[in-house]
Amino acid sequence: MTYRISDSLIAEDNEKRAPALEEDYAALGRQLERRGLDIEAITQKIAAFAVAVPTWGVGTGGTRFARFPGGGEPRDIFDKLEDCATIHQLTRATPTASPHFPWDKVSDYRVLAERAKALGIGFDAVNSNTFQDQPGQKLSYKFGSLTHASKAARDQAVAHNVECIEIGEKLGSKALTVWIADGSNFPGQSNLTHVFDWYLESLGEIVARLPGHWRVFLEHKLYEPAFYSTVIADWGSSLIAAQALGPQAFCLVDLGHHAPNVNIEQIVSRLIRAGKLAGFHFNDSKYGDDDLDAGSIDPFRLYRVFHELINAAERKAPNFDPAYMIDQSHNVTDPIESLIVSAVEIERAYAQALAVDRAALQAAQEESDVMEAHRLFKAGFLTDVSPILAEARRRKGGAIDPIATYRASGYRARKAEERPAVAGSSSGIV
Ligand code: RM4
Ligand code: RM4
Ligand code: MN
Ligand code: MN
Repeated sequence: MTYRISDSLIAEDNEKRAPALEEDYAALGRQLERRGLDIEAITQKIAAFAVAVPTWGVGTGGTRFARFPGGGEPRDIFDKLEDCATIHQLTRATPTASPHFPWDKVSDYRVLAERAKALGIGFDAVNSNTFQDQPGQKLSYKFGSLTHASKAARDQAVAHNVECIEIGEKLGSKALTVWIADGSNFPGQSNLTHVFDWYLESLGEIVARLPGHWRVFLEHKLYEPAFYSTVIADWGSSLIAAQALGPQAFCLVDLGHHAPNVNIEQIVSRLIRAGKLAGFHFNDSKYGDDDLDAGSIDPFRLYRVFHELINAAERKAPNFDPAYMIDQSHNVTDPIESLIVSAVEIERAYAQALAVDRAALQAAQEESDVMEAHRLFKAGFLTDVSPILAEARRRKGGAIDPIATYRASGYRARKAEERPAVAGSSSGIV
């Protein structure tokens, strides 16, 4: 048996923190009541919220220069799931993991599904990987995958995506996320029209193999690793593709995949309007696809995104069923701590956005009362909703202060003993 944090440790830690939480929760409840808001309704929504953890996120990430792994790193998908389960145990917000293939390949998926079930973890969208060559792979992806000029390379990339769907079916997934690194570094390197046509052709073959209840999430990214053009560079290309590919295709928004200063919440609103929002890869960024922890740089942006999501939920927008996933690379922190904090920060943005008097906001908008509308909009962001988040966790058996409890458990040190480092582990991204 490997080490797991005991529920009694969480209960003991919570007991110490409960009196202060009760005081803060009651005070916040009165504050919200003065704004015509019911704290209990918000707490229930937070308690029902869930975000998937990326299996690649529990390993230490790297930059294009180096990777500095910490002790007790997960060595394979089984270790990764154990870490995912620990994050969920403390936060009660991350009941699923989003696997990446071939990084998470195993010989018997029944064993993997059983292990996940025993840990209380389900599987979210499966991610394909045609941005790297794998040992023994016949054709290289150096010049592209699903949009390679060679039909044989495209076929190989399609076959890999089909294999991911087959694995996902065994794991109980219901979606495939496709992000390709395809693009060009030099003007003239590729024909901008042909590559998009090939994308549609390849994705069409993948969609044809999707089970009826599955969705495919098309992930756009502005640049990197291609620096002149990326085949699916933006939400426009993604939406054209999703519309051409039919009702099972949707557009995934990774918060780090846009030009600086782009109004992401407006993109979200447009994709919802088109009935094509797949969901999110949450992370934060300062310059590009930085994969920093959600809410660490621009929590107000995250808040603005959630404002649009609540608007859509309230008006019951058709086809609105976003998948929430984290996509981060933890280079200098303990990945478990980063994922705990990120899950909490995502919930925070949601709770803050719920703490807006929407009827008053709508009235101010209708009156064109700009400053009043802005003040009402921002009131939620300015509210410290921490007691709501802690209370939601406590009610579900999670930790009032998940980082403190995690540190007190000594989990990482125990894993360092149990998991001797292995060369070439699939943890993290370099
Ligand atoms: C850095 C910087 C340094 C170079 C390394 C490899 O970005 O430009 O000068 O030595 O890359
Ligand atoms: C990409 C993209 C994908 C992720 C890879 C590892 O930039 O965000 O979603 O799977 O990184
Ligand atoms: Mn992503
Ligand atoms: Mn990315």
